[in-house]
This record gives sequence, C-alpha cells and structure tokens, in this order.
Amino acid sequence: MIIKGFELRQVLLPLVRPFRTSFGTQHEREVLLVRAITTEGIDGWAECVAMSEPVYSPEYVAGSRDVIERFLAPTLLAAGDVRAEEVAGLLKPFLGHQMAKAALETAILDAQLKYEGVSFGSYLGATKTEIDCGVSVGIAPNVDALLEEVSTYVKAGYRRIKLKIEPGWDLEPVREVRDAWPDMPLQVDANQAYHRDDAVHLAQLDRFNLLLIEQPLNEHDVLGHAMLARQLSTPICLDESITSYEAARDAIAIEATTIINIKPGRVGGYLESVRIHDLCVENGLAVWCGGMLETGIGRAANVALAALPGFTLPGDTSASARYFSRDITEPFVMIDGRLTVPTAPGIGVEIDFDFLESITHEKSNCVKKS
Ligand code: SMG
Ligand code: MG
Repeated sequence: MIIKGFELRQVLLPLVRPFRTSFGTQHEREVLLVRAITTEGIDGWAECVAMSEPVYSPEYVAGSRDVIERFLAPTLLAAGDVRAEEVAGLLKPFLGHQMAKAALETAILDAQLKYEGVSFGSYLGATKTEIDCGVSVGIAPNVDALLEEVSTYVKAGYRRIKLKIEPGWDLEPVREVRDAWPDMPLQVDANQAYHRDDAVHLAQLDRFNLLLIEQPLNEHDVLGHAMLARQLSTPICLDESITSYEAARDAIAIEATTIINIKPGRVGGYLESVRIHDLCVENGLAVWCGGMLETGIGRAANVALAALPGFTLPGDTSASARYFSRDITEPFVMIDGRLTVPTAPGIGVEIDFDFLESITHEKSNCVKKS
C-alpha cells in the first residue's frame, strides 16, 4: 500500500464534565488526528492519544505533531510501499514518541484493513462481539459530589468503577463509595501520586476489596512497585510504566505488576499491544484496556482490542456520552453495561466530516518529497 501523504488535524472537543486527576483538570480534549492518504484511494484514520500538556506522559499534542512532521512521516513516505506491520521497524531509529508512532501505524492499518475488507477486531484476534465497560471517575470537589457522579454511572449500567486518588483524596472517598455499593467491582488509579514510604498508608486500602491499585508510584520506579506489592494485598496494576513489550516483560519478572492496563498509544500501537496481551496471557496476568478520553476514532480501535480473550477485566472503554455531547463518529452507546465491537472493515466507524471540520483548529499535510 503506497502512502501518498498524511493529513494532521488538531481538534478541540469540550468534555461533558471536567476530569480531575492528580496531574491536573481537563475541561476539553484536544486531539491530534492522523489521516493516511493512499494511492488506492482509501483513507486510514487514527487518533494520537497525547494530551495538550506533557503531564500524563512526556508526549503532548504539539510535540507529537512536530515529531511526525519532522521525522516520522517523511521516513514512512520515503519507504514507498508500507504495511502496518513494517511501521514500528521503520520508525525504530527514532526513540520514544510511542503515541505519535502508534497513531501513524494505526492510520496505515486502518487504510490497509479497509482495502482488504477486514475489521480491526478480526485482524487483532478478537473473540468477543461486545465488551464490558468500566468508567474512570475523576477527583471530585467533595464526597457528596463524588457519590452523585458515581451513582449516575451505576444507574447507566457501568460494570466497574475506577476512582482517581491522590494524597488527601483516597481512604475517605474509597470508603464512601464502597459503603454505598458493596458489591460493585471497584479499583483506584493514583497516576504516580505516591512514594515508596506511603506503603503503610496505601495498605489501608486493602480493606475495601479493590480489584487493583493502578500506578501508585513514579513511572520509573518499577522496583518500588515490586516492593509495594509485597506490602499490600490489593493487586498492583501498572499503567504509565508499561511503555513497551520489554517494560511489561521486566515488570512481570520482578513481580511489580500482576495486572496490566494496556493502552495502545502508550506502547506504540495495536501490534505491540497484542504482543503484551499475549505475554500476559502466557504469564497468567489479567489485562484490561485503558482509556485516554478518546473520540470515536480511537475508541473504535480500543473496543476491538478489548475483545481479545485476555482482556478479562472491564476497561476504561466507556460510552461516548460519558465524554462528549457530540462525537466525531457515530456515538458508542452502552447497552447493559457493554459496547458492541465494530465489524465493518478497518476501525469500522464513519466520521462526521461536517462536525470534524467545525472543531478543527489546525490542519496540515505531510507529503512525499520528490
Ligand atoms: O478514557 O475514560 C477515559 C479516561 C481513563 O483514567 C483514565 N485515563 O491514567 O488511566 C489513566 C488516565 C489517563 C488520562 S487522564 C486525562
Ligand atoms: Mg491510569
């Protein structure tokens, strides 16, 4: 498949409610979209999950766009005939930038699969036609507001609740939610907000029967997570630390994690995600699909990934309405706590081009240098 060029778009979508984590509050989602334009006349689409600022990971929207324009896109365009399976190898000389690389690989994969008439789910190895949905709940202004928000999600049918925590917002909110919903699958995510010497404090979460605690320590402190795992009965799940297959393999080897949150953007794409999934299955670890406040474009591919057999826990793959009043694809609607895996070729969703145009604030093209 010959890639003629890439179109990059920065779009801005307001969130239906602010989303606060230990690293800040999001009021809107700025997204970099990648369109792979091919000589076959089929376009492939993908979403780069970098955020506006480098606060969840070192990547950020303007930086991802820059590295794509300057290095990644020219390399792929110079390669001529490129299949998605070759993208990671071609981009390997450029270090890091997994989210930017993932977006390019995914856009090419979408075009390739559309051309071949194969859905993302079939290609990746999905075994389910629908997936269980969880929801990630931000840090609230107070416990009453949190209970109110959680209650709307419980009523909507979500099958698992994840609470964002940080020092000063942990034991009390978790206790209140656990008391209100004693049987609800519940987990917490600290986004690196604690330190090794918080082990005794964090062990107090053990009494709340949590599925897991996600990324309590710094992303580089994998050994610290292994030490913490010995002091807590709540399973540790790594998110930010798992940036590749190798990172997953090593974290598993030292027992720093017994569950992994797989985010394709964080690990460089869906192909690497499948490798990590397979590694976890071989090692008896459960995985679940994380979320980065994706639009329908990124969500469609995530939902397909979450349909693989090792994804045995509900993911942060919520319905479109949890994020946006209007999405750029047909919305993902949750029925009985589940989303349906798209079956049409490629990512399997249609883009609303009029709406997309209206929310695009930057657009540029990367074309082959002759
Ligand atoms: O997509 O529902 C979603 C967000 C899930 O909590 C979520 N993501 O650390 O797992 C995480 C965060 C990262 C993004 S927060 C803006
Ligand atoms: Mg997380």
